[in-house]
Amino acid sequence: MHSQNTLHADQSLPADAVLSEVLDGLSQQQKSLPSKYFYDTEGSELFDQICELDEYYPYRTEIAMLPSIAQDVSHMLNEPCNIVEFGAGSLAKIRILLKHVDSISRFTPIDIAGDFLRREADTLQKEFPHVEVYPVEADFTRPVELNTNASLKNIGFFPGSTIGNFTTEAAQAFLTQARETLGNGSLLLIGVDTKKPPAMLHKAYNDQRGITRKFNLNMLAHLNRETGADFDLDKFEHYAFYNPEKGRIEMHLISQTEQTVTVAGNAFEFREGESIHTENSHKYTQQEFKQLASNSGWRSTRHWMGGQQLFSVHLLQAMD
Ligand code: AVJ
Repeated sequence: MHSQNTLHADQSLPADAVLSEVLDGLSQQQKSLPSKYFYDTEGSELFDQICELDEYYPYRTEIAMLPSIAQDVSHMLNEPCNIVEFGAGSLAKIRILLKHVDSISRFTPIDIAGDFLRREADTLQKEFPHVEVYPVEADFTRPVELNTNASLKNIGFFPGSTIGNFTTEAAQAFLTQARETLGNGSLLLIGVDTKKPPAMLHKAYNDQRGITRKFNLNMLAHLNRETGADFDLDKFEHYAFYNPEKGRIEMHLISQTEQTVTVAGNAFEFREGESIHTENSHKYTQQEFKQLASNSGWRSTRHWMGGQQLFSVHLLQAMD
C-alpha cells in the first residue's frame, strides 16, 4: 500500500529474518519472542487502546508533561531541525512538539508497522503542510539509514519509555547506535518510566478490561500470519508481573495445556504452564538512567518529572 502525499522509505525486515528470530526465540530454554512483534496494524491499535486505560499511567502522564517540555526545548534551539521518532505509532506526541517548536522543519517517524505508519503520516502531513514528513518503515532495533540532511540538526524523540523494552545491555547498544545515527551536536528527548510501588505497576499491565491481555495474545496472531505458524490463541493466557530484582515488568504467554506449535515445519513442544516471555518493561531511577546514558555517548542535561514522579523525560546531549 503506497501513500500518495508522503515520500517514504521501506527498510522492513525480510520474511526470513522474522522467521529466524522466531525460531531462535522458541528454541531457548526460556522461550521468548521479541516485543517488536506486538506491532502490526491490529497491535498498534490495541496499544492505542491501552493508552486510554485508567490503569495505564505512563501515556497520560507523559502527554501532560509534553507541552511545557516542548516550550523548554524550543528555547534551546535556534536552527532548523529534523525530529527522528523511534517507534512513532499513532503520532499523538509529535503533534504536541510540532505545535510548540517552530524550528522543526522535517519529521522522520520510524516504525515497524508500515501500513499503520504511512496512514498516520499522511494524516499528519495534511495538518502540518510546512513540515516535511518522511516516514521510514524499519525495525529500529537494527541500524536505520536516515537519509539525513546535513543542514538540519537532528533531534531524536523516543517517548513512552519504549527504551524499557530493552535489557540494560541492549539499551546501551541502542543508545550508542542512536548517537551514531543522529550525529554530532544532536539531542535525544527520551521518556523513561520510573520505579514505583509494584502494586501500581501490576495494575497498569493487568487492566480490568483485558486490553493488555488482547495486546499480548495478538502477537501470536501476527506471527501466525507473518510466518505461517499455528499458535492456537485459546491455548495461551496473558501473565504480567513485576520482577523487583530486575526492576522490570515481564509479560509472558502461558501455555494452558501440553501442546505442540509448528512454525515453518519446526515443532515446538510446550508443557502445561510453560511460558513464552514476550516483553520486558524496565523502570529506572533518575540516577540509573543518567548512568545508562553516560555509558552510551550521551549526557543527560536536563530532566522533567511528571505525575508526582510517575514518569520522567530526559534531554540527552551527544557527547563529542
Ligand atoms: C510501548 C513499550 C512503552 O512497556 O509499557 C503496554 C508497551 N506493554 N502494556 C510498555 C506495553 C504492555 C509499553 N511500551
